[in-house]
Amino acid sequence: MKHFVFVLALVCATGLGWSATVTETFDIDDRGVGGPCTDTPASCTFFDFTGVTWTISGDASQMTASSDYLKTGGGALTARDVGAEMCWESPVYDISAGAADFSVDIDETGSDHEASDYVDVTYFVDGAPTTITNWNGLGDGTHTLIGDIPDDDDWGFQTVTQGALNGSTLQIQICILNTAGTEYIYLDNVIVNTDDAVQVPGLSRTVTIGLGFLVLLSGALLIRRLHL
Ligand SMILES: [Ca+2]
Ligand SMILES: [Ca+2]
Ligand SMILES: [Ca+2]
Ligand SMILES: [Ca+2]
Repeated sequence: MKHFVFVLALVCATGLGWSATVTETFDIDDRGVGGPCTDTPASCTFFDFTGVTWTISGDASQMTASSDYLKTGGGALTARDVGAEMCWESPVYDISAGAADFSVDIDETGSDHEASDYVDVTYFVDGAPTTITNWNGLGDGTHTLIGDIPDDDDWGFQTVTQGALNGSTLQIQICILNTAGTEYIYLDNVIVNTDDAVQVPGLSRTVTIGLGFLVLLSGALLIRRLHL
């Protein structure tokens, strides 16, 4: 009987899901980089990653004005006239618990972006990169999204998603090129489910582990109370 109760408690705890959803909503304003820069992101006049878990890489040499930036504001990460490819880099997520998936919102404003402007979403599973190409028919053979597709107004608002990611680690990189002060590209709501096999919507890893512990504790107390 004792073993039965213990196994039942363990099954309940597992059924709650040792799952995790990690969401980046870019709610802290003024994090990232802004010009003038000379080469690397670290060379930028504005450089601040206080309190965030992500970083920025790329060629900052074309961010020559103080109005050129890749930084947060108004609840999104905004790229304005970065001039050369600049990339947002997520933290490295542990996805060893099961198949993972992620999504990200990629918005742009105005009709300005040309076919030479782009966004590339690349994911690294165990360090191996895969770039999502031609998302929803709005990119091309090498880029996730490019300007002037489906028309001069460009891609507008897109949620780019990828599932069935199996491995030990996942990192997401989103690279952006735009080339004018009238061109704005926005990233928001990077949502990573590190274990979609047992995902319980709305419950964080902390909550599910806490509930699992309570179930185990209750089982142990029941064993003690019934003198099994
Ligand atoms: Ca946001
Ligand atoms: Ca547009
Ligand atoms: Ca356009
Ligand atoms: Ca452009």
